[in-house]
Amino acid sequence: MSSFIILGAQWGDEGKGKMTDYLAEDAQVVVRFQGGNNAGHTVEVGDKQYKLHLIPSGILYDNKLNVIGNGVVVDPEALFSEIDYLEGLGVKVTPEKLLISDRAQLIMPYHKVLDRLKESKRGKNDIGTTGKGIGPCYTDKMERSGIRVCDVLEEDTFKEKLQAALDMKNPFITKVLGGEALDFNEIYEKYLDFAERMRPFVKDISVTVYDSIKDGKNVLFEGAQGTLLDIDYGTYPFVTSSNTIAGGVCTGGGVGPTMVNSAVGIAKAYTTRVGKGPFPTELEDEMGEWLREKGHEFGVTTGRARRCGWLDLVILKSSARISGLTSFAVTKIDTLAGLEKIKVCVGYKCNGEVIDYFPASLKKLADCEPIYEEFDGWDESIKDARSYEELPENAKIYLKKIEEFTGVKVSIVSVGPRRDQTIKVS
Ligand code: 2SA
Ligand code: GDP
Ligand code: MG
Repeated sequence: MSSFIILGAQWGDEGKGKMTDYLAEDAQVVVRFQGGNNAGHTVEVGDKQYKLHLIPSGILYDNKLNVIGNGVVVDPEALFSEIDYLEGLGVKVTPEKLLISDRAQLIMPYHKVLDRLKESKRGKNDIGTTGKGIGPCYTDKMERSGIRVCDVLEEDTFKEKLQAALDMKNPFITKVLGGEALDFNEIYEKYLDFAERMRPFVKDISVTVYDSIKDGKNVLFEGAQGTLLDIDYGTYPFVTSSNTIAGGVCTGGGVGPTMVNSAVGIAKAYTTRVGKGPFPTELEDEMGEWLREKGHEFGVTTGRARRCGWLDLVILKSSARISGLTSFAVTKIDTLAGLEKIKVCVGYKCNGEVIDYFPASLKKLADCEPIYEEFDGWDESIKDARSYEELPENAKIYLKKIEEFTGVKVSIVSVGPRRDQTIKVS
């Protein structure tokens, strides 16, 4: 049996989509276990580019089963517009290729309204969410008032739950947040239509995933966002509302930890973040602008400019520990090409003390100064390298530093967005 996890080792957008697509070649099943359509995963195959949000990246193959796990929050409107988008590009999305957990929570119209109204109410203290209703949907899940996929498939259950939800939400939306009340019938009719379209895809996915692993199939768990956006281990409250770390696979994918064999952390060769919150190695200068332009660092879901900074090894070491990473895939090393000198953060100086772990307190983090080591750069030819041996010597030194600092090997190096621009390190 073989199953493995791919997850973001930083603040998301590390290139998980590309790496999932690449590693899915050896997998028969690809499972999303958390997040929702806040994610934006870009995959380039040949001269075509696909932007995926909710559907696992294995969908681009004809022969893979893709699973939306119970830990995912599903916006049916976004789901069907993504299916239509993919079918428009010639990618078939059938119940033979895609399953949706009957236990997944549904993102309702009031979740999106609440997300946006709460963000504007927070004013300058906003989180910088994607506005997709993620936080309010997970809030209802934990508060036990959420509506699950299996609920919308039963007309009576859905009617009752929707009415109860609106009775609670509408007064809050109108009286506290100054928004407009949502209409029961409008949502009810719309979601019953969604339910009928969704029905053939719905299954108890825990059974499917378990059986697949037991049958000796390779199962790939595809993470969304990244370690520092994790609800427990991220830069709380500037995080998303799910467990993005390896532990999330068990609760959101329906399998026990003893059934997972390995975990690959996707690490960008520099650091980016979209949304608010601390970012120790951020470059708010021309260098940051250079990285943003060269790396095309703009949000796939919202189009927002991503904040950019040097590689932070404290973050990678923390990610390796929290998720028990067995290897790293380092992406976008080609973006750094052309720089004479490249800095890497190898520790934080916090009130006179040097630490190499990520502190919980944002106040403490604000007092931390990154400690940098400087490396010599490499040239543009790196994007044409197809083996480890062909990589420029200075790039190899850079990769060795990541391994040495984190204690985790680099198993893959990505030198461009395409499938063929990927090097397996033996
Ligand atoms: P939310 O909407 O409640 O999950 O937002 C909470 C924080 O999580 C961040 N977040 C993300 N960060 C990076 N990439 C994400 N996906 C998109 C992409 C983002 C985009 O691939 O580019 O297009 O803007 C993602 N999703 C959530 C978010 O910025 C908040 O800081
Ligand atoms: P994800 O959310 O982790 O899947 O990442 P995104 O798709 O949001 O952002 C990563 C971006 O980098 C996408 O536009 C990818 O096509 C691109 N990309 C991935 N790997 C590489 C690489 O090695 N080099 C370059 N230049 N681009 C890459
Ligand atoms: Mg992304």
